[in-house]
Amino acid sequence: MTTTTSPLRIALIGTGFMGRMHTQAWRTAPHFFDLPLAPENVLLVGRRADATAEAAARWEWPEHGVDWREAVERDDIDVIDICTPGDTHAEIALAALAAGKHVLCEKPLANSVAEAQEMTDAAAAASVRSGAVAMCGFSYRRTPALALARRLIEEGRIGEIRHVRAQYLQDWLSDPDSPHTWRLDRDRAGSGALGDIGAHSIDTAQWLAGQRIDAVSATIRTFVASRPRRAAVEGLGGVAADTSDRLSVTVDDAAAFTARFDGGALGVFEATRMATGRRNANRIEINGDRGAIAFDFERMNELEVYDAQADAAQGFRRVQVTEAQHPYAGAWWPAGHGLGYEHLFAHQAVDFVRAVAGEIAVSPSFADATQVQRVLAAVEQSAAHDSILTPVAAGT
Ligand code: 4PW
Repeated sequence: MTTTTSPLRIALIGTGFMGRMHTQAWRTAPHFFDLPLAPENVLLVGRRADATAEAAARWEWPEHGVDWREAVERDDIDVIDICTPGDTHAEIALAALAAGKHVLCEKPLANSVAEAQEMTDAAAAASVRSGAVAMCGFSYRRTPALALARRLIEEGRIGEIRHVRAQYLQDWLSDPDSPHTWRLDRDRAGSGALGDIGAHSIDTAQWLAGQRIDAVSATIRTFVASRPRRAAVEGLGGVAADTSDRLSVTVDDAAAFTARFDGGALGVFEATRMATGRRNANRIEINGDRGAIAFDFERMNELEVYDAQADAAQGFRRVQVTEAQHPYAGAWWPAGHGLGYEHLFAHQAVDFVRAVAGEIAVSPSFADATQVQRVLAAVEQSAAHDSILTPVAAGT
């Protein structure tokens, strides 16, 4: 019997790190997962014609262009995949949803709560009008170990949650002469470490705990006020040619906050791109009254699990999340062979396609991502008022 799978035709906007990652994800997903629709990379859109043409050739996109509006207007495009800096998310997503396209939008959803809310309202209206799906790219939800953690928490294995402890630590901005990028420009990125990586922690924490953050107390720092103009892109940062030609940094380098969850949990969060020695330590630990889970993305194939009864004599157990019965893992390699960062994006593509086909709920929805945006705004608001910091009495 021959089965035909309808295509899901993609236009991807953005040719940076995330554009590259999503390109690979759309292509890889159907080779490893049985999907109800067949993603097809049709059109790559970038800002600069030469760089976009080069990327399209290297990544094998059949068509390329420099105007995202053309992508939105085309009848033969089903999905607009937004991989641009935050200042363009709202405009592109609103136009795409108005045109009845499905939308996958990188995180954080927007640069303000107002924009995020408008996107959420537009997504709700488009869903009713045309069945459009709108998802935000909080990709760490697709880490097998974190998906397993959620399963365990949902099954009640760690009991009532008391503590949520999340850190996202990187160090690519530790050197004061590491160059300026759009991620250091408030107008483009919305905020710094807070929105870029702290947003992941907030999303992961709320999703795992099944509780929303409803109050925060925060402090933020910018340690390096200006950075040299970038001469070439390399990794997340880049290379500077002239360190005396400097641009102002208009975002935070680091943020720290305590949080109250509406289900009673107490949260402690830290986000920084200046934690020397920590390349991508996206960590979370959750303690309940019956047990705990702990995770660090630098060991992404492992989950630490503690059952207060069974493990009382030994402490945390290290589970290798590479068995066929673990979330997503069975589609890939034999047990123990491990996955990497790129697999999160393939899993995200899989879940997006399944959501479009109506097989699963959209997660995270624009509404979920707007809740994250509200927390980001509350953190900035709290940090702006030093009154939240109670001075410690001076003493000898
Ligand atoms: O979303 C995050 C980024 O903006 C990522 O997962 C890592 O940190 C890689 O780039 C930044």
